[in-house]
Amino acid sequence: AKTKKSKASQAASTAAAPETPKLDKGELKAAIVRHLHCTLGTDENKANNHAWWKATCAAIQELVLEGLRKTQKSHYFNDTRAVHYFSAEFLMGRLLSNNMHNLNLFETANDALTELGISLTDVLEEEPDMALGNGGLGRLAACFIDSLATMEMPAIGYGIHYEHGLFRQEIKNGAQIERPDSWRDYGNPWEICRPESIQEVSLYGYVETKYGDNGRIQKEWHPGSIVKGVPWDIPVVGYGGKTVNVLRLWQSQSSGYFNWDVFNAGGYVDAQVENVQAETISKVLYPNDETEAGKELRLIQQYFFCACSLKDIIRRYKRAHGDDWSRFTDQVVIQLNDTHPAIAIPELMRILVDRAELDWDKAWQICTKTFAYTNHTLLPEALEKWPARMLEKILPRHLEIIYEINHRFMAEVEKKWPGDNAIKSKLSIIEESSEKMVRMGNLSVIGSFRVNGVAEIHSMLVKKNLFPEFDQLWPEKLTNVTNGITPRRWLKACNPALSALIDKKIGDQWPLNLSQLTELAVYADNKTFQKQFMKVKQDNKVALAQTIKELTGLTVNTDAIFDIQIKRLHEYKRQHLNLLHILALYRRLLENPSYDMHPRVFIFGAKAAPGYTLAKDIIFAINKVAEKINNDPRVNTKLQVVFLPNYRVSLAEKMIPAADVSEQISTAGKEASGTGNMKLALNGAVTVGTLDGANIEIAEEVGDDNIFIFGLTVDEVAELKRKGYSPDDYYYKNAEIKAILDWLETDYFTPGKPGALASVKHSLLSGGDPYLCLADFDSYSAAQEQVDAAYRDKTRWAKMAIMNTAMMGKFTSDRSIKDYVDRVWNLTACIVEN
Ligand code: B1N
Ligand code: IMP
Repeated sequence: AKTKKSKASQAASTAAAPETPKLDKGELKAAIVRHLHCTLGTDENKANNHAWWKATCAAIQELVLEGLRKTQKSHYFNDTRAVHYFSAEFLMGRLLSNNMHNLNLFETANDALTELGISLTDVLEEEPDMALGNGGLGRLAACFIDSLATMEMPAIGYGIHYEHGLFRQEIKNGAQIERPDSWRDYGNPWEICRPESIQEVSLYGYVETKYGDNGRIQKEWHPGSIVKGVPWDIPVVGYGGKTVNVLRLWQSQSSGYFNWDVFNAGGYVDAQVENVQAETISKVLYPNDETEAGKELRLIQQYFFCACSLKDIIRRYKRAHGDDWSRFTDQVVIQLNDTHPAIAIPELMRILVDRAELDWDKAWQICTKTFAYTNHTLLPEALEKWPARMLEKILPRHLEIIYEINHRFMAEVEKKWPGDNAIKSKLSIIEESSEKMVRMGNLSVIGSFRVNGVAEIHSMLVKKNLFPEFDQLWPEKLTNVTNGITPRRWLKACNPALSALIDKKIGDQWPLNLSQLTELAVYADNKTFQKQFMKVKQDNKVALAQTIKELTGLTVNTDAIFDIQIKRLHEYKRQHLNLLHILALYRRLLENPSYDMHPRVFIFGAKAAPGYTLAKDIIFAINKVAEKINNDPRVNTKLQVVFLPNYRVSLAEKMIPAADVSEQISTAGKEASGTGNMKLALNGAVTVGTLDGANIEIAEEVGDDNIFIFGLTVDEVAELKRKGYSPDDYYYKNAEIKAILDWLETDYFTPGKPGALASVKHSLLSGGDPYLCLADFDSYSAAQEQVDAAYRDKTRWAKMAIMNTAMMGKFTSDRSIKDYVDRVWNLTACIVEN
């Protein structure tokens, strides 16, 4: 046990404002040059931008590590309770600019590098994105750890140190090509390897049943192989630079005795094979967003990082509390970011029952006070289920434990609903289909003390449709925490001009208290402020136009409406509905050259999962339609279409500040929350959206006058599906829809290759169109006409844009974290002593 400080430095969860920078310009300059010499082994005359970037990172990292040391000391001496955020994905993006902003050193660094004859902007561009995530779920984890550090909460992120993050997307002849992402080929200046905290993880093998002295049955797992988990720490700097938490990512490595029991004296070459197998575990991020492939390696990845992380947590707990488990749940709470880390539940049970020899009930009590689970989707294809036989092979003891959890739970269900087998088979962790499956969602609900959805409507649907009986059984367990985004990255750092304008109007405390943005609302009608606000937007559009030129060669009209849809490509997100509308505009312009519309540039960014054929076909269709339209002089002064390749966090940071219109057009009930919607609105884009996910809450905040809502509601979607939806009805009744879809089947967009875009058409007809594009088309098209009219009224549009920025306070991830702290984690801030 350690000494506890009597002076409890636990304070309210108000974050500290950034203070004066720890270094002045001269000192920072000297530090950068010192690292250029002593870390990079080069000098000012020889160094390229990459070397300057590394030297700048190293200079900043000195301060970061000082903060890290102080934070860890404070947390240790105060013996703080901490949240452990388990996530298979952390989509961090770039760190240099963010760390400099959070340390209040951005201006200083800019001046220092300028004096050295170096452009900070160019240096920042050298940093590869840390793309260890697919999309919203992974970026949410990154925003949350930023907020946790900013709010001085003891927290640690646990995940996987993928060697290759999400693939790099190239577009060749209109089609997506996947290339490996190698984010650390030339080293990563932020991460620190911690060999002293290596853990070992068991896999495969068999379970032996033994009888102890007291007649008690004991289980012993004899693993077939053991792998090492090597932790890499990435410091997470809070705004103000006081608390620096860590993100700990596990890399797999051969333990030297991998597969020793089947190892057949094969010598050196065979031993290399074992190394390769062990190292494969953390080799690559699965690129599937919202789908479950059921792949063995994925389950191993999940277990690997959960087992390493639990050992790490228990090691830290034991250092302070020895073998006394009674305080474990006072010190440790684990948040499961979706079911991907749900295997941690039986793993903790295994440790408590088999290793610590606690009795089952005591162990289960600890377990169900430790875990909380966030559900991120209702899509059936994303709900994880593992074949029982796969679990039995890889984790035989865990499968036994899951059966035991289920057995005891079924007894509870029997008490509540005696004799009701239908409910039992619905709530069972085991799905008794032709192949027995383990339902990770059910396991997560049963093993957690709290379960949350990520936006009001989504949480309501989780209660009503996904887990209604669990809600009856445990009425307090299911709750909502609406998602959020960090305003430090998604406004202050990515949109410096708008940030400066806001600072001038309302002061510079808004990054810590985003509700202060409402003070901008009083200027929404002010002509001067409107001019200033729209000037910033215009400049950002010019900057994005430059990026578009560099990436695609296309010159876009910066007086046009910049209409942006950026997110993973998925049918439910309906990029193809956007495409249908673009085709409608194109057709209207061809039929009526004086068709009255304000010029518009439709801009897309999206990656498709490599195995998702239709999603890739939609990308191809967008590119082919874009090519045709952009080269058609009859329309290209009014209509342009851009597909920006390799959408990622750093590209989002350039696109979002330049958006006039934000496309958030998922089928109602399908987008759990969305967070891109929040980022765009915060930067003054006006949303065209359905009543889905967080769009609903955005509409509540900005008011009906400042958003364009269209389409079927959740109830209407359900009603239409119940009655039987027939897309062909729309096709035959609506001449415009018919003409557009038929157009896709010709060779108009793919000369000499008729039918090249036909799959998009056919996916929308005859029993297809699962996401109701055709049903929502007219309503969408009408909303777009309203957008057009509103934009032409410059005053009206400026007011709408300002109101969007002004009313986004709710969507700071600081508020989400506060909700988790109050409703789930029960944490106290720990003020870090300087
Ligand atoms: O999580 C985001 C939400 O804002 C989005 O609406 C939601 O679609 C997204 C399996 C997922 N849900 N499920 C996933 C990702 C990877 C994977 O392998 C599922 N992503 C979401 C944040 O709450
Ligand atoms: P949403 O689906 O529009 O809510 O997007 C969520 C957020 O995830 C975006 O704002 C981006 O920050 C990030 N994101 C979405 N798709 C991708 C991707 O393909 N690569 C990298 N980041 C992505």
